[in-house]
Amino acid sequence: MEEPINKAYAMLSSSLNLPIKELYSQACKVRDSFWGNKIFVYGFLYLSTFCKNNCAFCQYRSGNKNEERYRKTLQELLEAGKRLADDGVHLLDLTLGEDLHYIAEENFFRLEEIVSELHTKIGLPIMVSPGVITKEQLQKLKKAGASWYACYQETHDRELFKNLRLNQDFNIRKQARLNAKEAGLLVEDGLLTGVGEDNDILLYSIEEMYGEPLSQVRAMSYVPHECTFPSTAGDTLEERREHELKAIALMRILMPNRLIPASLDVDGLEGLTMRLNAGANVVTSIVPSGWGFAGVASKELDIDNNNRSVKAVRKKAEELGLQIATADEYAMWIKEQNTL
Ligand code: MD0
Ligand code: SF4
Repeated sequence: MEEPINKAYAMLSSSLNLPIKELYSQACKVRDSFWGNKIFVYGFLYLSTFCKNNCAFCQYRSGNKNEERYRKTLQELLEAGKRLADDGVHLLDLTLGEDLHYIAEENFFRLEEIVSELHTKIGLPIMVSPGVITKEQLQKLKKAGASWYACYQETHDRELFKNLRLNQDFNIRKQARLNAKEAGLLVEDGLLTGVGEDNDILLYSIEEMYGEPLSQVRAMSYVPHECTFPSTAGDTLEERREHELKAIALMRILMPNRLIPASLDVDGLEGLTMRLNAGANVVTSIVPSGWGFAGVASKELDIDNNNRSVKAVRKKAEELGLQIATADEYAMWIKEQNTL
């Protein structure tokens, strides 16, 4: 039985009062006692950068007419996925904007086909991040072989949500994660930090995530672009990073047994150490170089210099005494989740 929510809030606020270094070292202690020195690594395939939504913080929003968009073919995805698998990732994250070419009812078979082809031909667990889709579509993804559904609320504060995910429905987004769980998928939620949230909003969001049936929880800093404009973005780079790292540490302390990513998509390889030192235990956004795949927050950073590779991550992790788990260890963890 998980503890009642108010106890969670008390735990979060007392952790937040710790000197920052102590907060991070406590978080690492908690991680190490649950996970030993093992971390997981996820490959990332951004398969379509078309999107019908207009999120204020995202360069792929529909209002950004200057964006050159792409859709990758099944063949390209298979080849890039194979490369990532050979490189040693534990999972393939298939991400797309809310692109009707894939998620409209009559087109959904395209996404099902991609998932099932990648799953059968490559054999790695698959995460799909397609935005909000229906219950039936979630069931179809599960049937096609997906293990995970990721759908980020960005914030659990309804007012702030309105400024970020313009004209989107807060409840429908939250419900999609619950539907995914019902459909037998593992679920991830994520927060965006540095968009005007204060400590109260941050704690509230983390507490809400604690209350949801999530197996992976994340925080990522907002990365400003010329074409993005969350109306509350006044925070400095340092403040944005600090909020992200605090969120990672607080999530770790409150939710020791859930996976928490350190994304390469915000600061590239350079930013890995500080995120692992805040208690993260998964490295996400490993992207094959030379294939023209984009990141989400940082489109090109570290992609073409091979810095977003398992090899580069392994080296950094080992400097911190951490080791990349085996594929079997990850598969075993997934299996255990499914029997809980
Ligand atoms: C990442 N760019 O891990 C990816 C993305 C979507 N499931 C993940 C936000 O940083
Ligand atoms: Fe589209 Fe996702 Fe970007 Fe929002 S965050 S505009 S849903 S790609």
